[in-house]
Amino acid sequence: MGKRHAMRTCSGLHPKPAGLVLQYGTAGFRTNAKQLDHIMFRMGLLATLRSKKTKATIGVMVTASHNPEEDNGVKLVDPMGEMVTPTWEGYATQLANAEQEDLLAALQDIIKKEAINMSQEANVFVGKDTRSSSASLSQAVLDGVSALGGHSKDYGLVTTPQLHYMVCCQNTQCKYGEATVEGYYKKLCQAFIQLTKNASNCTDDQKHLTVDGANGIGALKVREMESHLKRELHISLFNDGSKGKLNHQCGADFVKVQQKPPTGIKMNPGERCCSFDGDADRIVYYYADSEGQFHLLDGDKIATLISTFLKELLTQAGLDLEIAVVQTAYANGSSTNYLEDTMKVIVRCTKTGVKHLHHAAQEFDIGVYFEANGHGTVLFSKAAEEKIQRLAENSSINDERKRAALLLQNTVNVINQTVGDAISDMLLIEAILAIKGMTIQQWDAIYSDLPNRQLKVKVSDRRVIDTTDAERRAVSPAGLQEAIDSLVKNYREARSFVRPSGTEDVVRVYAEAETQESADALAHDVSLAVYRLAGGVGGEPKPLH
Ligand code: NG1
Ligand code: ZN
Repeated sequence: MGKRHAMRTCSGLHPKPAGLVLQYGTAGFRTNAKQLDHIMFRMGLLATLRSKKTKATIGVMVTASHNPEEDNGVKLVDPMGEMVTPTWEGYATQLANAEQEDLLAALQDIIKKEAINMSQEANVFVGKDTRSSSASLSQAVLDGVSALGGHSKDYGLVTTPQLHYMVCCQNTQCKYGEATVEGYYKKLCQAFIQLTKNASNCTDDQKHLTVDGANGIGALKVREMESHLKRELHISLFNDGSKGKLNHQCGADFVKVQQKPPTGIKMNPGERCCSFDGDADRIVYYYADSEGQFHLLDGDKIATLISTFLKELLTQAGLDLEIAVVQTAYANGSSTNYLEDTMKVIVRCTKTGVKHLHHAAQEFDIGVYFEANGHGTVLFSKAAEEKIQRLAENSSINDERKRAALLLQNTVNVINQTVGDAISDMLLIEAILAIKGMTIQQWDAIYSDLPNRQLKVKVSDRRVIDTTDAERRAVSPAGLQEAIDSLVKNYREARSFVRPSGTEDVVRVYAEAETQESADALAHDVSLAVYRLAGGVGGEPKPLH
């Protein structure tokens, strides 16, 4: 490394508080914003190294997604819009935790291990969410990039998936699209309008959607996009950030975990509503029926709707492409059964975290992946895209095949394949419902969710819990899995598992069973087992009822 850069990286700008140790977790670094200034600077340094190594543009997104407003976080985006590799996550942790006087040595260690040519150019795209801390933290990232002589482009306020999209566009020489926010709206909305052309008898009521923007960046971006939709979708936007607090009593995570509607929105019986999370990479749908009963349509229902739609189109188009759905252990058991037994699609289960789902989905012609919490997208292999393209351009096929091929082509274009994207997923879901002339009730009725409950348990060190089988079984501490197994036996159609969270200092407990009472009771029983066998702290978990 040149002397000038060495001096700038260690100039004491953005110093690390001595002794602070943070881990690059499921979703990058995430904690109270006050602890993150040095992390941001160092992720600017690391992104610059990653760019030199890959000879491509790298993204850095400043956001803490669904966490409270006081938190913040940072994630690196690899050249094709993917999450960075485990080795580089390791470097991120090393660099983040090096004491100030060891920073240069830590950098040099990475440069040496990866044989990075420091005279190679570097380009880094930076984005941020609407948190009050994001402005200065993203500046710290930019400082890190320039300290190593890298070029940066500051996209300012963008959703996480928009930044992933920009990185992918840039590195594919715009084959994926134009690397601008305008280009993103144009590509997605054009595809949406093409798709919904096939639903010409759609009424204004059917074109209406209520959106909860979680008081975050997604709300801003939906506003920005609206004119591109040419009134083909009428959005009533609530929690747009003008008064409420980010993610507070609203947003996709609140709705999914609490299984109730967000505050601050107006819900009419039977009307489609959806919630984004704080950085708009998750979406869940819901409605209230005529009795006022709340119904949630989560990532599993979304994956089912999308995969069913794609499978039907493939049949109509006469295309022989293998389609699979990738889920995690949090997927509702009913969804897995429905997909495997009724839909006859391949289902895979991976560990929690988008990168695991994304990689598994890449193994198929078409891989639909969704976490139950509403994070997900669809991946098309290059060969699958080419087949669809060729068929759509083929003039000698019959009308039914032609229609299906064109629908598939526009479906590919409306999807942000780089990462789960609330805006893109919303457009796809809206298009599917319009094309199929389906109400949200009909969609909901495809299968019935097993009642379930998610709880958190505080323990002194959550790393004592080690899991296997895509996190469905605990291998440590001793006796915990046996305890869970015997508790599960007390309930019908029951299932439960525990795992340490990668984004919060808690152990997560999940339970499902035949009735809500059983799911709640089982979740509580298992929480107690975790508390007793895995070093619980604070008071013992209390029963829910
Ligand atoms: P952790 O905290 O590791 O459970 C949560 C979500 C993940 C993922 C990440 C990143 C659940 C149960 N877990 O991870 O699915 O979305 O946050 O945001 O929803
Ligand atoms: Zn998010």
